[in-house]
Amino acid sequence: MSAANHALIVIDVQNDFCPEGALAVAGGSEIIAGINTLMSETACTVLTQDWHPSGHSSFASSHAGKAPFDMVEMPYGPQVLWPDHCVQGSEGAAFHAGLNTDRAQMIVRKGFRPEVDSYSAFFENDKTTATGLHGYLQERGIKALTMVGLATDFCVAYSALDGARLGYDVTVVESLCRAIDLDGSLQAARVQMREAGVTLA
Ligand code: VGL
Ligand code: ZN
Repeated sequence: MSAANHALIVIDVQNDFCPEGALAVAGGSEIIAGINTLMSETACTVLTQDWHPSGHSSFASSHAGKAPFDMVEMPYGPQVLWPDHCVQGSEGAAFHAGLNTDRAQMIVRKGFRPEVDSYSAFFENDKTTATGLHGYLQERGIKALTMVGLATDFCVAYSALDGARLGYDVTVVESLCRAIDLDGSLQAARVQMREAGVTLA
C-alpha cells in the first residue's frame, strides 16, 4: 500500500516483548522481517514505544502482595498487573535491533504517566488522555491504518478499537502480530475488533 492517505502503525516491537524480554510474547521476534518489508512499501510509518517510569502503577512490583498477571482496580477501571517492563531508557524499552526504525516518520511514546497505563496508541487506559497520534494523523490527512506488532490482544487491539472509534478504516495484519493470550484475551480481542468493524487480514 502506498496511498497518500494510509499509514502503517507498528506497535511496541521492543526487546521486552520479544523472547528473553521481561514480558516476552511467544514468537515476538518472528514478525520483524515481515514488518520491515511492509514498512519498505509504506509511505507513512508510525512506531509506538511502551515507555514506563520505574515504579509504574501497572507493575505488580508496585503493589504489595500482588503478582504479575493479577488484576487490580484502578480509578479508571480494572488493570492487569505486569512484570516490570519497558522502563524508560532501558535496553528492554529499546526497539528490537532487527526492526528497521529508519523508516519511521513518527514515534509515539505511551505509558509514561506513573498513575495510568496506556495500551492504545491513541488513548491511555482512562480512555480520555490522548497521546496526540490522532492529531498527527489528521494533520497528515491519513484515513486508513494498517496495524501490526505486539501484543495482538493488548496494545494492538486497543489501538485498533480506538482507531475504528475515531473513524479510521483499520486493518490488523494478524500474521505480523503475536499475542499474550491471558485467559482467552486473544479470542475476546478478535471478537471485539470484528464487531467494531476492524478488518483482520
Ligand atoms: C503491552 C502489556 C503491558 C503491549 C504493553 O504492548 O501489548 N502489554 N504493556
Ligand atoms: Zn506496558
